[in-house]
Amino acid sequence: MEKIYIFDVDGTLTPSRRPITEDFEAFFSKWAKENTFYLVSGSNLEKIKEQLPNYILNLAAGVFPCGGNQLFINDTQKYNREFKPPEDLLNFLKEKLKNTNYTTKTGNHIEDRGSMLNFSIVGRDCSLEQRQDYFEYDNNVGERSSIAEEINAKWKNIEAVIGGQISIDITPKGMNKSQVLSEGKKRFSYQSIYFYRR
Ligand code: M1P
Repeated sequence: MEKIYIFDVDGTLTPSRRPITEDFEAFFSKWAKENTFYLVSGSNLEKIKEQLPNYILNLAAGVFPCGGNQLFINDTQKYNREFKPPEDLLNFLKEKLKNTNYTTKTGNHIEDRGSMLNFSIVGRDCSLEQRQDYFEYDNNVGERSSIAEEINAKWKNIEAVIGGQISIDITPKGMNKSQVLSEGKKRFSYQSIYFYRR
């Protein structure tokens, strides 16, 4: 095997948290039949399935949900790395939620995905309009980057990164999407690996 490709989902193969577009699906489904590729997302497998049709997932050589903290090959889970968030981190996030100047709160603000946390001030239950509104607010005030910086400074063994439009992905240090490259080196044979993410 010569080349393998790894694609992020949100913002790369699909718009953020939305299904793949018809045009791109037409192009990608043809390409996918002729190439070896893997998928990675901060989302869990259930959410990835809302964005990409099953036949595309079945064409993938493997799927890495939760920032690469899980791997599925042919729908069989190969590993799952658990993360139990410390209580003081959860309290810190609750405080941020209480003290933000952003007033719309839609629910599902601290999503425990088992191997990572996803934190969102507007909440993962937001509509597309609310998502866009928070995205613009955050672009202006830099709320997510300042929260992520604080987390990274306070918890040396934990890493917070801005993944998509409205949230922060929190994992044990190093257990982010970049780990799919080291997993790839261990598990797959190839000469070149190409990783596409936004
Ligand atoms: O895959 C990119 C990101 O997509 C979502 O981010 P947001 O909802 O902020 O746009 C989340 O699933 C996030 O975990 C993920 O990193």
